[in-house]
Amino acid sequence: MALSLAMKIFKNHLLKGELKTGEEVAIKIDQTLTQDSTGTMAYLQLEAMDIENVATENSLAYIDHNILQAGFENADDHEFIKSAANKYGITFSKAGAGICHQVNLEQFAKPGQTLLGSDSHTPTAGGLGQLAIGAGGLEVAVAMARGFYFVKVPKVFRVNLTNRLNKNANAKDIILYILGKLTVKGGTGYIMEYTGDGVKSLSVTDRATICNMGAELGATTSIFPSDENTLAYLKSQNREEDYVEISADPGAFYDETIDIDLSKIVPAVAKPHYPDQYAVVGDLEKIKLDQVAIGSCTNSSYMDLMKVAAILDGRKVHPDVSLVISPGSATILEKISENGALATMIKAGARILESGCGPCIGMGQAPKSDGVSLRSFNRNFKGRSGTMDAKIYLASPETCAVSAVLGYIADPSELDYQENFPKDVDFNHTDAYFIRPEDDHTKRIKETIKGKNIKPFPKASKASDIDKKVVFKAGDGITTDDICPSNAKLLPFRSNIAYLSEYAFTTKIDDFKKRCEDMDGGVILAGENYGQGSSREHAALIPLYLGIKAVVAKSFARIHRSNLINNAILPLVFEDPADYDKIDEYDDIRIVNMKESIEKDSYFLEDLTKNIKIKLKSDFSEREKQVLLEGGYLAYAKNLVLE
Ligand code: MIC
Ligand code: SF4
Repeated sequence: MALSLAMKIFKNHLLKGELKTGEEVAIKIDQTLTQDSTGTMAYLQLEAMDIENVATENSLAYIDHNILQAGFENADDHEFIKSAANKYGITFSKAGAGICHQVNLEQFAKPGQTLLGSDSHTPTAGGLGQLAIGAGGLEVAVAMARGFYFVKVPKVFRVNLTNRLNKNANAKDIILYILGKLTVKGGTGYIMEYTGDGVKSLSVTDRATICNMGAELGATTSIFPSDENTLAYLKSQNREEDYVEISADPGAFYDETIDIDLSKIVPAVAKPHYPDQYAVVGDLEKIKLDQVAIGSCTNSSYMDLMKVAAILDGRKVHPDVSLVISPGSATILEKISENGALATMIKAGARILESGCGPCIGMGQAPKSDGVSLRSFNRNFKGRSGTMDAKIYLASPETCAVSAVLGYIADPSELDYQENFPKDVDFNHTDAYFIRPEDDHTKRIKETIKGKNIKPFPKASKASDIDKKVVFKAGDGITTDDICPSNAKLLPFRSNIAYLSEYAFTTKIDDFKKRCEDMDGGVILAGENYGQGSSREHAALIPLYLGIKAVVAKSFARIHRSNLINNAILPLVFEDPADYDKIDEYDDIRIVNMKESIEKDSYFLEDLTKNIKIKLKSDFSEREKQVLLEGGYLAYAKNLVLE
């Protein structure tokens, strides 16, 4: 059978199961990545698995999120991760090296391979033809320890590109357009695979931008074929030998197709507070800006920043705007400082930040009260910037730079600029930011280093009957930023679930923790796409810690659903979504015969307050059922042998 590129890579990595849509299979994982805000927990879990060396070809531990060191906490986390990397044979990327996905694209990703990362934007490497999937920290820990990952075979969505972009349109405008069409749940259950004539007009970093924001579609991953642009990119990164030509078979089967004429793509934004709130810049009224932020794993490549410098050349940032720029990697920062682009940015009045996630995850640069910020990032959820009432718009770096000069959201065509900078660059990386694993095991440390900030993680228990209250009725579109808010004040506590639990759902209600304490845990009710956004397992560990036994929703986002199962919290779905309206907060509810119900994927929720019975369902794989009944993935995977 003619296979799509995604299915080819699945086939080449299949360890167990049948390559049939919807079936759960185990695939071999060649490479893993963690970053510091999910990594601490992942390495604590890896430690609990008692191994000597990682089972992958290459595992990377990046420090990029928590690099604001206002107290000892973040540095404690870094030290712990560094010691775990040393102990288990993992490459450690020091703070300053850059954002995990950007550095990974530059230095480690390989076409045709598989990558599992404890960050939802891991699919960025799809720009290079790698099958790269984001997952919870525990699943990445298992992949490091055992070299495999369980996943339901997704459907494949073909995005067929024709023609080429016009000068002022960026790859970001393509993915914003797709998000506007398909919405933040449109990619759920799919791999987005890019094909067609238009592919060759996009550079690897353009492709990476598009794959990066496939996460916002809810897709399992996104992927481009490899071609001469891939080879040129790898050459410029001095790793031509990693090139493998890989693409779909002619006539490959796709479950869905969307056609996009790149010449029709125009500069666009996503309006507050979701990435699918698409609007064409030219259709907007003059929206005055307080801040513009350029960077993040979506748009901080060398080419992106060179275009920004070309726009800023000889101009000044508008007096009412604060422009902050965070280069994606140390290499990019080095190149733009060598070639003068950095000086151009500084002359124009830009604020230059260290290479890292920075304002994208609320690590500084929170806008003023009610402020309006335009960002080249990928998420604009309410509160994520660190300012609850700020309005965040997402756009391309070109739109951001032109708008920073003009003071309002403007189409890049409003300013004239030339892209006459060198495009063929030899990136010639420094190795100074990496600590490579010690091959000789006797030279490795025996114990990891756990400073005061490192606390044990809560342990799951076996799924059983529920006789509790509805502690919170949450509504549609709940993000992991709602469940476990993240900003400069909270990120330092990613290894301290008890502390983080104080802030659960504070974007929605003030007393979630108190409710859980008063009612001795309970159940959360939710609408569509519960748990969209980040891969942070903390959004499952906090509810676990507070005694949440199940989340009953209309639908779930993929990574969060797995994180719940892995911690033996039941993600259950209404058979009839209209039943959501029949249950109220604080109702007494009961779900009995849990073991049989899980086995049959069919449940009765008795609402004792309303005296009604509601049918719920699940679509657990046989393995997921076992994980729930055995008390979580750690317990399940520890001694698992794949037959
Ligand atoms: C994000 O963009 O939300 C993050 C921070 O990178 C997360 C990971 C985390 O919460 O630590 C992600 O996307 O997975
Ligand atoms: Fe970092 Fe933002 Fe990318 Fe998440 S989305 S990895 S916070 S830059």
